[in-house]
Amino acid sequence: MKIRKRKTGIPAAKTAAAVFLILCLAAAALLAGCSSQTVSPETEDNTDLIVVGFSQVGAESDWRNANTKSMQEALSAENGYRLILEDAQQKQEKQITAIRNFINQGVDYIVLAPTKETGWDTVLTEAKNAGIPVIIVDRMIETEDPDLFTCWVGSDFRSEGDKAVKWMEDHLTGGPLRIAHLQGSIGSSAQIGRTNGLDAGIGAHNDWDLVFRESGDFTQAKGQEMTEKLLSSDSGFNVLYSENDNMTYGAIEALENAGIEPGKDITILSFDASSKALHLLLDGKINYDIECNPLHGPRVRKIIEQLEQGETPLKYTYVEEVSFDSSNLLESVIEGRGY
Ligand code: GYE
Repeated sequence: MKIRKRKTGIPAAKTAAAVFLILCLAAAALLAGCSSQTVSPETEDNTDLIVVGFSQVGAESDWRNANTKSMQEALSAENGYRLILEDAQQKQEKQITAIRNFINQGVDYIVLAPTKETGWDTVLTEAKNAGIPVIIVDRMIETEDPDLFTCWVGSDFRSEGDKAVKWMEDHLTGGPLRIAHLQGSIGSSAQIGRTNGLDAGIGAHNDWDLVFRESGDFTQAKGQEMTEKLLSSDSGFNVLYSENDNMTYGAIEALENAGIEPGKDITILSFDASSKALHLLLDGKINYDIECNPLHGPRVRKIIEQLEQGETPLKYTYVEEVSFDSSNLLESVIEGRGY
């Protein structure tokens, strides 16, 4: 693994201020009849900080906000980092622009939380040619050339979908399932894995039917809008499979507005297990929630530390995750989780 030499570049404004300071001191020294002293601008500047450009998906969910916070805390100035955070508002084009800007700025590392799986080869080739290591977090990318990124850390989304299917097999044994499906952002690994898990389950059971499928883009507003559409479609659904908690919050709102009791009239499965959702589970409004852990900041920091030491981090790290229903969730569990 190639180790980059850290940049000692100083922002233009700071350079101007430092030059001004030097001129003033020189003038003062001359006036005092002494020889001038050299004042290094570097004493003023944190040039030892490791500069990390982080292209974040957006702020679409509680999961995402917890993830951003975790990165900011782990890659703080006190810990020796300067984090440049770019929010892509769920748009891949914005991420590509952000990565090009990071390359132009000569950052030490690029961290990418990709909106979708495909379409990264060109820009990541540019990063590779510039010698900047790229760490992928959360979702995965699809590429022919695994050398385009240094390593990845995130969740096994297919396994999350499989857990949901297993829970339905074990708990919903009393008759045919008419499943309404709210998908996440189409083309993201989180959507693909959770959808593939469900599709495999439906394929394996004659009495499981998919009666509705729309994307709610992982947001509460779209989750509510799509559930309203579902309610007007006369689908006779008895299960809601919602690919993240924020869409579930919107769905619960829509169901309650329609006089339907979430968690009782309709069985609800959700993903992320953020604290608000777990409280809804304790209230009986969500039946099963599969955890997706957003606290990647310390993991990314550890990877960078390894790279700085000249070590080779694992290419792929899957985070261990659990899941909750009324049989294993306690208030005390929620308090200790941090998201
Ligand atoms: O489940 C969802 C977020 O990629 C794991 O993105 C992440 C997903 C998460 O918006 O809430």
